[in-house]
Amino acid sequence: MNDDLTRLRYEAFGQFVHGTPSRAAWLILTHDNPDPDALVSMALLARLLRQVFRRHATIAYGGMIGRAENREMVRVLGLEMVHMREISWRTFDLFALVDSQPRTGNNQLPADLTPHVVIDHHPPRKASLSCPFVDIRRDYGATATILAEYLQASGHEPTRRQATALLYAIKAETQDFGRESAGPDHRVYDRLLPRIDRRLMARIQHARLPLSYFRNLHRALESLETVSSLVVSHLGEVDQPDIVPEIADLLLRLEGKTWSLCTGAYGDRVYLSLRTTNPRADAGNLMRRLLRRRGKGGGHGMIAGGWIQIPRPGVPDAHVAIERQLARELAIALKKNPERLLPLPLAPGGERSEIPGERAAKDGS
Ligand SMILES: [Mn+2]
Repeated sequence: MNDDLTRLRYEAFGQFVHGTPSRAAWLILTHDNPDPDALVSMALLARLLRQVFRRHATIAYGGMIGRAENREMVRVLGLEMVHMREISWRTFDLFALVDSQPRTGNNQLPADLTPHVVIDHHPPRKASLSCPFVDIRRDYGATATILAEYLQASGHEPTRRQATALLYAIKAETQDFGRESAGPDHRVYDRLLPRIDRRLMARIQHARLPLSYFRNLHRALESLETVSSLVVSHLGEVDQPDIVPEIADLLLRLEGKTWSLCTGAYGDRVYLSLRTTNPRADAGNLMRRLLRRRGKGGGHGMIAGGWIQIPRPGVPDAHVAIERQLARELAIALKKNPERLLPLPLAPGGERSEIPGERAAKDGS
């Protein structure tokens, strides 16, 4: 545990909660289309508020839980959540936001509502500074790691199921520690690894996938485009926005590519996800420059996401021009010629092997 810092912050958190009316109703919420980190962060904060502080807490989310792995995680956690469209803000007195911040455009919190608690690991936003209790740690790979440390500081341990979901969340958020993890993430992982339920972990990791997943994947692979180290795919209309970041992750594994962009249309928005293998890059900043005032987004160094409002939703293919334009603008921002952003066919013979020596060995045989 990041001993001193967490003890101080947890103490401050406890003081804040104790200073609120014991009968007040808490609402815990996170970013739209919650990912594993967001789900576990909410579960652990709810447990703290309910069990340690004896408060009444409701967990809510916006958007949808699309990925099969995330749906399985909700089942494993036994997470009882309500959708934002089913609740009224007036029935709650206190608001806690985890893995997100006010006015980022990625959560359902009204712009004029200041949350009382913000716990996150994204770059701090101005609107967060006026919140009564804030714990933002940019150097943490997962928000859930902060909450796990809080739980430990309170003298409690995650249940077997919570530990399993927590370790899955850390793995998913950091791509198995391949990107943006820190000492605390590793320590929580190592400490709890002996306590997880390995069968449950496998059930989350290898969740059954709907046919629509393969349909999206097929479309992604059919629409690949590339210019030098950038690879792009436009999914067009998707049945759940979570598939966009998932495909962006997959594309980044393509040999010779250091940047990937995936776009997809859902409802009246075009969603986009940006990834890079360069640990010195600032993908979040690049994302905000790309969106300008057309939409909202952000991220960390190697991973970013956002959305753009489709100006004339309902018009067929209104999203196509936006998706293409975004890819061109990204190419320019990365100092690549947008005219050379061309389809990447998957038919054999279209690409040269990147494995050194392989070609020579073949020629010699
Ligand atoms: Mn997170």
